[in-house]
Amino acid sequence: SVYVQDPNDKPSEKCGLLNVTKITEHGKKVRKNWTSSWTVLQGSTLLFAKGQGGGTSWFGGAQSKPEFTVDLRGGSVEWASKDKSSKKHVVEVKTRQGTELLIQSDNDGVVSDWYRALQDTISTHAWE
Ligand code: I3S
Repeated sequence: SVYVQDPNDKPSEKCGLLNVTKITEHGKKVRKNWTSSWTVLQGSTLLFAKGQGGGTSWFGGAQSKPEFTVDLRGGSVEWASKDKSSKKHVVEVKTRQGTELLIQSDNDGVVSDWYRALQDTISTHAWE
């Protein structure tokens, strides 16, 4: 069949493998648990699926069940301060619902791209 792109059907803007941990949930500090997560930015939603050994064989497949999602509308993103993590290239994402996440990669370019994409998303959806 012929695939016709609906102009109102926004494609996924970005996806990739990142190290992720929650640090706050509903405004309460939670214990860090760094995990490798397949991360998808879709519209104003950020989705995380647990990676399976960090490989990409399950890329886009049925095995990539979302672990959790966050709504970025009204949230913020910033480079994490040193006291948030000893790791390099860490970005802190805060949501209006009181969730705080750290996302990280050893590849600084990867994290810079995510930082920009998340900032763009937050400013694009600021008035929703
Ligand atoms: O901010 P913290 O508490 O120093 O975070 C570290 C801990 O979560 C540690 O685990 P346990 O203390 O639960 O065993 C992790 O292994 C570290 O990775 C955490 O610190 P970094 O600096 O890597 O975010």
